[in-house]
Amino acid sequence: MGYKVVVCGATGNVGREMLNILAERQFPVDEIAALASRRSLGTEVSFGDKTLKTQDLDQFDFSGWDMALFAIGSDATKKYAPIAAKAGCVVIDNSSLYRYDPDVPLIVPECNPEAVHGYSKKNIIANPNCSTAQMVVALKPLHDRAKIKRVVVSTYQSVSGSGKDAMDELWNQTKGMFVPGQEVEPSVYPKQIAFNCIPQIDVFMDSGDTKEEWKMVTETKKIVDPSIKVTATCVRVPVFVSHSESVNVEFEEFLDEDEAREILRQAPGLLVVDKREPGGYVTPVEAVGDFATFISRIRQDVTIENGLNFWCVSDNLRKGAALNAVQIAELLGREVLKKG
Ligand code: 11C
Repeated sequence: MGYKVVVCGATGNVGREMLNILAERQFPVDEIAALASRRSLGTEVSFGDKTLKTQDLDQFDFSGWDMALFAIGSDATKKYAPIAAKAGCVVIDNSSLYRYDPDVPLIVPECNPEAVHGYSKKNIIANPNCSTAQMVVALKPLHDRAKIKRVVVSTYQSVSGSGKDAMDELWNQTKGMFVPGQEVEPSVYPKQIAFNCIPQIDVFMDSGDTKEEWKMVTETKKIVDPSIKVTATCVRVPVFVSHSESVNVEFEEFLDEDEAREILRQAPGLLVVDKREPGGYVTPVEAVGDFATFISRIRQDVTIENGLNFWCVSDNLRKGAALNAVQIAELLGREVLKKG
């Protein structure tokens, strides 16, 4: 016996990946519904070797469905998540709406699986921001060994994090650079993204940080440990899929780079590729379509007493969104609903 599963936002980048990953991981599905807004109604989406016709989210009755994976943005989530949750369907939400709510667990299954039991306060579980998810998978096993004091992270984030229109903007702007008269002005982004990088992701906050940077700080504390200090600089780069991060960690105790490499090799969800030679590291294009978060360039930071540097790359639509949501669904099934 399996689960009755709903995917809301099934025609978007993340919704399509949710369907792909549910099928790839052979999630025990008895029945599946792909929901979309009225504007995308009737669009067909793939689920393994099946084709599903999208149904109207606005008209859908969530009663009798076990779980709903939401990938529809905060405004629509605000309207539909409480309806699904009230009908008894557990919502696994990819938007930022509930992440900071103390009554909603924010889960990366490799880091804080025990938090799943807190789902019942609102019948909602939150999925973290993509740049946080890949970083905490690496931080958690290191923190367990040597206690992290502070993290300094700089991100190199792909345009798929901003959705399909942003991917089109990068593609068309890049082509337009070579064809006189077909130049494409910035529209999704405040400046040109082709052959450029933009040190702003999401809106500015009063502190001068952007919201993306604030999310990395706040979510790392909620998932791993509130005592960890994090400072982030988030940058959009002309890459279609996969986010990269340069991570500098300061520990309370000394952690040798070889031991750190071994810890990361053994940790769930990670794949270490770390040869000190040209090409002996992972780049964003190589991480596309993979489940793993890749760790490279592990080395001591000798400018502080207990410092370590590493490079972290992951498919932002997978570990950063759809894969983590499906892993939460697996965890919920295994630990709570116990049907599969
Ligand atoms: C980006 N990280 O790359 C964002 C996308 O809070 O889930 C995901 C935003 C979020 O633009």
